[in-house]
Amino acid sequence: MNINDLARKVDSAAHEGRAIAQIDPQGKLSMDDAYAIQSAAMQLRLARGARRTGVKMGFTSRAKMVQMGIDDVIWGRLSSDMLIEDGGTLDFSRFVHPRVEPELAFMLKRPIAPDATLMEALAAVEAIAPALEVIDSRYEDFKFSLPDVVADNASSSGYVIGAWHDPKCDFSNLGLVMSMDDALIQIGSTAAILGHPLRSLVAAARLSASAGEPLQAGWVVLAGGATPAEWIKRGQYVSVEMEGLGRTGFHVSA
Ligand code: 0L1
Ligand code: MG
Repeated sequence: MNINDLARKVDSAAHEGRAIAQIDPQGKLSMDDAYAIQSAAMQLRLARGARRTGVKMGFTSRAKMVQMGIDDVIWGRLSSDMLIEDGGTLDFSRFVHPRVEPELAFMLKRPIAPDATLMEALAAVEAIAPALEVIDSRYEDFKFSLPDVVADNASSSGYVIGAWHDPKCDFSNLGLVMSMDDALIQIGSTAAILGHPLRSLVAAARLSASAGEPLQAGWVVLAGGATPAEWIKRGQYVSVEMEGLGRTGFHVSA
């Protein structure tokens, strides 16, 4: 199968909330091919009327990198059809086996150069907010190679963002708790995101520009999971509370 056929395959699985077998069971796909599939699959979403909204970063914690045997982060493309309204409802039937993780979101007020320093990246940030990312690998049993998961848009499938705040606070080590209904399910810190979430933003600028899509004003960047992801169940209310930034969350349909 060529790049466009494989893009149609991962896109229809995501669109229909249906599991598929790995597209690269023998490990023959290059990372360049995997990102080309991801890009072509995003074009199919855009052709259905979605709008590009930004970038998500993945494998931003050391533990996840070591687990996958990789030494760089991966990234995916965000679009408007993935956005869940703050306090809104996620339609469980649209997903395969969704999980959720707490993240920090950046809103950009100007583009960021691929070789930006941490301070230059910070100067491009309009606002920061607490966020949750819903990740839903389209592969059966969550079994995938690194190129598989990259082709599948780094498992991006949904995100919710809370109130935006001035980025002029120290957000390098903000405590956070993720809850499901009244049960506190994960405790963490933004420091788990590459030691400082700004490092993830700098990496997003580098990787996105290398694909010919420099980070733009108005885009959101999800900096990566600050704790392990947790399975989502029907009927739950999932929320995150972040020190100084408040809370956001969503209901899961019954
Ligand atoms: O960290 C991430 O958001 C990437 C997730 C991709 C792998 C998975 O589905 O667990
Ligand atoms: Mg994530």
